[in-house]
Amino acid sequence: MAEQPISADLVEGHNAARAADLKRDYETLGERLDRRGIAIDAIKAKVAAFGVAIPSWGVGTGGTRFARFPGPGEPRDIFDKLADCAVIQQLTRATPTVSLHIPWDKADPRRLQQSAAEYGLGFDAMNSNTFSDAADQEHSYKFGSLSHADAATRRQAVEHNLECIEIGKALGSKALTVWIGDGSNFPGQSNFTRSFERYLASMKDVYAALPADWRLFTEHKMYEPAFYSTVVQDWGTNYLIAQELGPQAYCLVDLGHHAPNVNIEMIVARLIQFGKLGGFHFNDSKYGDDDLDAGAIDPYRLFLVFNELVDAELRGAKDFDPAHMLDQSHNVTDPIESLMVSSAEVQRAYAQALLVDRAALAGHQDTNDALMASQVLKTAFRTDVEPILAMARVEGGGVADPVAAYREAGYRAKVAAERPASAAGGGGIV
Ligand SMILES: [Mn+2]
Repeated sequence: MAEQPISADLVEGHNAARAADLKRDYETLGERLDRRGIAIDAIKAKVAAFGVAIPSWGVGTGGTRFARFPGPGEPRDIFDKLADCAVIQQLTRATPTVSLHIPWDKADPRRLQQSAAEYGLGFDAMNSNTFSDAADQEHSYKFGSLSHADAATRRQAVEHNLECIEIGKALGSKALTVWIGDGSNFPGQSNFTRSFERYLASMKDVYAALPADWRLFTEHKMYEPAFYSTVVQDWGTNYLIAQELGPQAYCLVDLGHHAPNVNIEMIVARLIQFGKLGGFHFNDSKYGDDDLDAGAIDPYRLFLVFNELVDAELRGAKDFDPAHMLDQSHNVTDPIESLMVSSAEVQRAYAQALLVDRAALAGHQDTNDALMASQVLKTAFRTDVEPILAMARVEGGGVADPVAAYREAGYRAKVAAERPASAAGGGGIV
């Protein structure tokens, strides 16, 4: 493996200064969990084995449709993005893979693979883009892509997805995620049934090109960029798509893509029950598809989602192997810091969900003891599992406190000197 972006000396010094406190905190928590019949080392091993993919676009500064305020040292291309992803993985040991977006990350697959391998990174799901026009494309996606009224435009969108699969095959990816912005802004603008028929026909062509060991993830989103109707608007439509396409098709749940107050953990449970949960885009939201940092607004909801995932994991639910990816837009923070904190938030929710006393919970459910059932969940959620996360990071070669180590290393100032400032102004990310 080539040199890591942060020096080994810094990692060692950082951890040495915190080793005694961490050991004490871990042992104290271990004693408390032991009284609840939980072996802390078993939880730590599961946390250490848990990974969440970084989206390549996440390491750049995001924005809104009003403006974008770039930070210093923004990645100029996919190779800079891989370097930033390597920092996150080196310090957290929680993000072993990167999810690419085509055409934004288009490059020679051999160079991509070589660069990732040098950092010890792998590639997660490929993401296609038919929600904006690339410079050289013949037909515009202004009025849709896979569901477009025009057959040539649909064909172009299908071909783009086939190209994503080809690139992914060369990189060792095993999944394609498809999200489309297709929809309408006026009642009457498009026919709901005919649009969905055209979408399904296009997706059948994409599905037919999937290698046998690949999965296809379709991602629903309630609204935006279309504000009256969206073709793939909710989990019900998403489930119909997965059913229509076949056994390699699964539903992807982006936590920000639902109406406010929707019970997302229940959607997750339903998709698991019928073997169609493909994976997640983790983020948080207050009002809509805000793309805020995972766990920043409602960590309890994130925990409740993981409560369903752990329940499925422990009972060995059929076809249950969800992919995990962060999908956030960082407008006011250093993206590397946000992604490190968010990966820990996802691991934290997982660790807390592993602490739920499932036998007690089932007992309370069967005897209609609503209060105690709720308390079982709260007891797990209130447990500060930070020593477990920190110990897993340190033992895996990472650091006790990723943000502190990252700031200590001065990485942002270093890359700011190497990378010219990028343009400010309009244009957010998705
Ligand atoms: Mn998403």
